[in-house]
Amino acid sequence: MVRLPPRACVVGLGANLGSPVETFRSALTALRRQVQVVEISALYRSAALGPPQPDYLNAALLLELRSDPLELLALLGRLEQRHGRLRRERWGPRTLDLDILWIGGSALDSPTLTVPHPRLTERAFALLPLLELVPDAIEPASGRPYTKYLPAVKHQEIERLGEPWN
Ligand code: A4P
Ligand code: MG
Repeated sequence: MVRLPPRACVVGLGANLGSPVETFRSALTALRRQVQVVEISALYRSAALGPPQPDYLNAALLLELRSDPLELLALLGRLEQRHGRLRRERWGPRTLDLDILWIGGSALDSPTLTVPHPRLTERAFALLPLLELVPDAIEPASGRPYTKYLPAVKHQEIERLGEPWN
């Protein structure tokens, strides 16, 4: 199990257009110039939630947060743009989605940022990579371990891919 950095933060990656693995590698390289990336999850292939669209690749990164979370959100937004992200329909297909999933024991709610991610507990493609990096992660508001939410997402189609990607 990974030792958690002082301000542990988990960022989720998702993509289902273009070349997701190459996009993830490129975003990771760019991110490493700005933040301390401590650990990287495996890749997961998952059926899309939302309108009909291709399967997604998902993964997560464990970071040491050294800035304001809003600065990290802005950085993630710039990386999405740089990797060809267009915003058309909600939950529609995308070249790169970078979401802040969880920040240690913190709960934040601002007009542009909600942490933990509001839909984290409903989604196997976010929950499984998070728990791979931080198996004992706790939901700050309730004190509930995230593992308790696994049975509710058990029916969602998701496959952990074995091969290394970075
Ligand atoms: N925002 C608020 N909180 C956060 C946070 N914790 N992290 C705001 C990131 N952003 C946060 O997001 C809209 C706004 O949310 C941002 O500008 C930010 O200020 P967006 O990325 O522009 O729009 P979106 O991603 O289309 O909307 P949303 O609701 O964030 O989508 P989701 O919930 O991320 O869902 N199926 C599979 N299998 N795998 C996927 O990865 N992803 C989605 C997108 C749908 N279906 C999927 C997947
Ligand atoms: Mg998003």
